[in-house]
Amino acid sequence: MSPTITAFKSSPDRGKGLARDMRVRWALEEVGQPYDVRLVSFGEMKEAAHRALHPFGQIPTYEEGDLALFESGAIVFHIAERHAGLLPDDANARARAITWMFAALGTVEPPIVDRGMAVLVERDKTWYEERLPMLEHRVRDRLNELSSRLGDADWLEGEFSAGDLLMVTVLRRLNGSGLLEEYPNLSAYVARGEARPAYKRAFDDQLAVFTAASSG
Ligand code: GTB
Repeated sequence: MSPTITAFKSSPDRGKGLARDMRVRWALEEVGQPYDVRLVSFGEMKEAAHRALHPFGQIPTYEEGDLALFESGAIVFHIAERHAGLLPDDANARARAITWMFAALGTVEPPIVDRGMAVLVERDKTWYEERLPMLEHRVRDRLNELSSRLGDADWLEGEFSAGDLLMVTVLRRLNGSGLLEEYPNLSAYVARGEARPAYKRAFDDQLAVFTAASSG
């Protein structure tokens, strides 16, 4: 049975693949697992039927038989555990790859989201100009450290893993900020992720949702 995920009926990113269903789609494409998508509006996300799947009324969710999951990281981990291709077989290498999954979502994503939210909703606030440099400094701290660790390697820990998948989706949220471009090896790392055939299929599928909605 194919799993069903949820995604925005009308994504605010206009199909740029920045919403968090993109990482789930990409993981499913990497392992060759077909899936269905149920599109939900912002209103539907807050209704009881969706909240039964997602206590916080958000996307993405994942349903597979009796199992219902929320949180993109947990969903990607579930996919990676049940299929070959996203986590190494060796126990220690696997633990390291999982560590990078947590690092992407727990250490690198928060300052990137904080900056993104400020740019989105605080532009007209009196404190915006003063606060933005501090938020960007926090992002640069993480990017500096990540860039040093990656060096000239293709991926964070040997072969491409779910850790890279999540990290690339997190770094993509800096698109348009100019910050990622300060780190050529991180820009190249993101480009390597985006060049993967599975990424392209996932991206095209989520873009098709936006294209269909805007032409209909
Ligand atoms: N921690 C959860 C996870 O990883 O799954 C966070 C889930 C989450 O933030 N979901 C967002 C959502 O449902 C969509 S992805 N928001 C609706 C709501 O809370 O009411 C966040 C997102 C939204 C839009 C863009 N964008 O337009 O660029 C990027 C990211």
